[in-house]
Amino acid sequence: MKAVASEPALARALHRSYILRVSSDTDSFEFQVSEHLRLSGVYWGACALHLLGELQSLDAAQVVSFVRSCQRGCGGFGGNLGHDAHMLYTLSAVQVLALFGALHTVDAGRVMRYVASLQRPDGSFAGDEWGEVDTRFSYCALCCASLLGKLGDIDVAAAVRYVRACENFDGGYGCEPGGESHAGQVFTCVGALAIGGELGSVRSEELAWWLCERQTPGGGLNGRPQKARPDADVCYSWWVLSAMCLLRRDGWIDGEALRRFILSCQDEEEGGIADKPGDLPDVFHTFFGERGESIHGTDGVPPIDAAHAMPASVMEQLRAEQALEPSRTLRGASPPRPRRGRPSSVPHRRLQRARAAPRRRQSS
Ligand code: 7TP
Ligand code: ZN
Repeated sequence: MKAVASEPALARALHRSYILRVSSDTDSFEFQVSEHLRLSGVYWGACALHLLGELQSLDAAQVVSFVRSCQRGCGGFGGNLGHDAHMLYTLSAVQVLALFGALHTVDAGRVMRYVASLQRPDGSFAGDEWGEVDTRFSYCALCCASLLGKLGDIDVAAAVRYVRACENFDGGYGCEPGGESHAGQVFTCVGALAIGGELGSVRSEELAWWLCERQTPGGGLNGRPQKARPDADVCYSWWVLSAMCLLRRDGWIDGEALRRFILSCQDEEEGGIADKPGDLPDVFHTFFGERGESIHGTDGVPPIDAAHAMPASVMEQLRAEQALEPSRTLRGASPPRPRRGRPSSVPHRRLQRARAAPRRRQSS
């Protein structure tokens, strides 16, 4: 028998200080190169902290005010102050506000007018006014609308029809009709269908096979059928796992092997998680690594709503307040876990939104 060294575990305290360090050290290389996607960086960092039970380590008022300062006249959000609005950052903004219980600080109708303005007659969505179309933006639109409780503001049936048109013979999905299947696109399409209430139209068996074939001998997951070299990457653990979870097939992945891969990508000295062993950590992979860990429950990472990519506790709160449709959490198919002993780190929230106008029921 092999001698077993001390059991590896998620370095929670190190990751917390890593995230706080990179979000305050504005002179760092990482901060500089991510200037254009700051709003998404804030979402990755804040969500990663939330999963560590440490959201209160951030100054909520400061974050919320920064997010709001990125909103443009059109109602959408740019990636940073003064940047043009884009669907990607509009979703990040809504996600961050939801994390901090601050959705009521924006005019949801105005945000949705921006989102709806990017839907095209075939149901697809452009990323911004320049018109690049991609199923990623369909996901952003549906997720945004769902978090705001305003799915009725877009043409969900047409959106779903377009995403379905991007399904391939292998059961996977691409970024446009005929586009090659890729784990990231599979997540956005399956997530969009889940939010749109059309998971039943997914060819689950074929797709789950394609997804579980993404696991490499090292335990990590890759994004598509083997290219030249083994290319497992921590962030794919999320794309693949959450899609599997939505299809109720997350048990098809070797979770223990995946966990070992993710833990081997941790920086044991400085904190943070890298894309692969030996690489430099970043906020993006730290967040996605934690999300991959969430499936086990062993490292104390709380469950995540697979479709919305948000902590399940935040979604519960939103649903209570907005009567959203239920959707599955990342550990939904696994045996129930004891409830977390620690109270939610989310500050007490009031999401009483002005409901002057009668709310439209979402048609399903
Ligand atoms: C360092 O090179 C990249 C390449 C692509 C940096 C960003 C991008 S991206 O914006 O198109 N994007 C997100 C992404 C972010 C980071 C990163 O963010 C580092 C530090 C920060 C601080 O906020 C790093 C990579 C990255 N990628 C690229 C990538 C991931 N795994 C391997 N690679 C080469 C993903 C990429 C696309 C993306 C995926 C999900 C999502 O929600 C948004 C964008
Ligand atoms: Zn990656």
